[in-house]
Amino acid sequence: MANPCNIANVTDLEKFIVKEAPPTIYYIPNFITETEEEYLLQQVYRAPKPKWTQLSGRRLQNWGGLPNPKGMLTEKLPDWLLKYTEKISALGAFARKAANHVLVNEYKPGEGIMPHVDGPLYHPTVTTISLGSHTVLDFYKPVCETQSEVPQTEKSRYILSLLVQQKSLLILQDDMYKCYLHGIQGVSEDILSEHVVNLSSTDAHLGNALPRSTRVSLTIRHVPKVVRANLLLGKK
Ligand SMILES: O=C(O)CCC(=O)C(=O)O
Repeated sequence: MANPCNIANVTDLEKFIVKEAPPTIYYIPNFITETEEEYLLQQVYRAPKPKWTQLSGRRLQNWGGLPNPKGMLTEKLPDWLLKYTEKISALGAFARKAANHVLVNEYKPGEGIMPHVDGPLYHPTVTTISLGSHTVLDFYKPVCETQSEVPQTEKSRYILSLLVQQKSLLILQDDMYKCYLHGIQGVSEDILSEHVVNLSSTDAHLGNALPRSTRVSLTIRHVPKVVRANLLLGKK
């Protein structure tokens, strides 16, 4: 397994590139400590009930505002999230910009998210801290890049997977953000196959069967188009 690291000693992202994947994925195991993980989970579950939005396969919380094409009406991030948005921004994950939005997703075992791209509302980088459980993230070629003569099934577009362990930081940029889709199968257990390309950066092994528990992900991004509340009220 790669050397344990915590947020204090990640200065050079280059050494965390997943070389087996198209550009660019960074996978940083043990980005946060167990104490930080527990604290973050406590904060997520302290949020009032209306902060949660229930979707069919997961539930979520939006922090920082609601991204939309007209511009996100920004809300101040709470200090417990700001600590991490600032540290990840300082790594240069969003070029010289600062993350201003966090989506919290909660997945129970058996839940997942359909393959998708995160799209143009965000600076083309997504960074994710995982809490509580591992998951396996699957990547797919976009529809336009696959042979049009053969049926374009999810299976024929699948390219690789990543084991994303709790306490890790994952960064997707470049083609992996802009072109390839990512998704999580709604299963209760992951059997690690040779398609999981980052096993050497984890403490798991080929063939392991890993039961999932509840996973909370903090998806940290920069939304470039924002609207200040006082502009909406017609003030200067
Ligand atoms: O939970 C994750 O790691 C993925 C979340 C995601 O893809 C999204 O919120 O768009």
